[in-house]
Amino acid sequence: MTKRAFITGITGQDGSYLAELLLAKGYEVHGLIRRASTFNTSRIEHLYVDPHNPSAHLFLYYGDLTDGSRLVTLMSEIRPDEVYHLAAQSHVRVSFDEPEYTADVTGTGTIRLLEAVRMSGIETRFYQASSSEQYGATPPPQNETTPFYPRSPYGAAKLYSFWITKNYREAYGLFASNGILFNHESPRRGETFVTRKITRAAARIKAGVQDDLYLGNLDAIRDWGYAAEYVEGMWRMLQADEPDDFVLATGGSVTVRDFLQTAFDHVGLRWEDHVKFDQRYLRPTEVDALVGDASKAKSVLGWEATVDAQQLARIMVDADVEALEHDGRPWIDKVNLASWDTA
Ligand code: NAP
Ligand code: F7E
Repeated sequence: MTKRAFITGITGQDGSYLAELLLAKGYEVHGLIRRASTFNTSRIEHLYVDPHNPSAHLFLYYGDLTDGSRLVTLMSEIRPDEVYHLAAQSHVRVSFDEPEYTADVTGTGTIRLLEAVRMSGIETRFYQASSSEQYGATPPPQNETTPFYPRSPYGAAKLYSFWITKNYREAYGLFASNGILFNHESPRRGETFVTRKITRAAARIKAGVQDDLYLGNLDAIRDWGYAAEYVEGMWRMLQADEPDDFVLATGGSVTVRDFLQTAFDHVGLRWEDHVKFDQRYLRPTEVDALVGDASKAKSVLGWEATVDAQQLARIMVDADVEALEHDGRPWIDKVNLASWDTA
């Protein structure tokens, strides 16, 4: 029997890698997309086959996390075996500008989807994209038993989604798991997250089309992994015997400054000659350090990150250099993750 998956956030970084992974595993993939006045499907264009073609396994539906009745209709019609809930207003800095919207989409959006699952009466497994931002001010290393202390409207909204997912597991026996993912990046990362902002700038400065790069806090410590590996962990969580909560992380501890150094070194530039400070990139409350301990995912799921932040910086810079040279988008990564079985 072909398994059917439903992905919210399929047009985002993780959604595009997850769609690729599930299609490679023989799934029928159904994805929620937002209506926009321009195409917003560039990250999944390479996967798209006209639905009239019998070989099509990817199907897209307009909808929005703020529209609960639409979610009920989609769950009832698609009847997925697995739901991967990845859609969110996912930018921490932006959540301070748009706190109410972030609460509505990133927090309440999850209960709308969980209710849609419950009301449609389907048997499905549910993945919630929880976040290391939920730990916020609690010092590292952070694992599944570490107390949460969010430091942004985004972190607080994710915390609500985490607990409501756990509550539906306990209240209704839903197979619902939280992946508490530490920062994961890729050539498909949104251009305003700090890693991509840096690697894109390194490529553009090297090519002579940009002079300066404006950044905020360079002292923040993050545990940056490679998104293509993390979606494998999401899938493994829904194949486990029991629903549970899992941290996915590399365990590495790297400052923004370190990442900057690796990225600029890779193209033979001195970052100190180009980086300028702009306070608009500071947050009212910062998360100083996030470093994950993913030993539970390793022992229960057999999942382990293999790409560290330095390798990741070089992968992303190479992709941005190539995209500039060929006027194309680096959607298809040139990294061979031989360790993952995608058959
Ligand atoms: P992303 O690139 O920002 O993608 C977010 C996705 O959500 C996009 O497909 C976006 O659609 C969609 N979306 C936003 N608002 C929506 C709404 N109102 N209704 C329907 N769809 C909506 O995020 P990502 O990096 O792939 O992350 C995936 C998930 O994991 C997010 O929930 C994020 O918060 C969480 N997370 C990410 C990380 C990380 O380091 N990447 C770590 C922990 C947790 P458009 O394309 O139309 O904008
Ligand atoms: O910031 C600092 C900034 O926006 C990382 C999301 O995927 O991961 C992500 O959230 C650090 C912060 O990611 C700039 O202050 C300095 O300390 O790339 P970021 P994030 O806030 O860690 C978590 C796990 C998620 O769940 C989120 O969805 O970098 N920083 N200068 C800057 N950050 C940005 N964006 N821009 C700067 O110019």
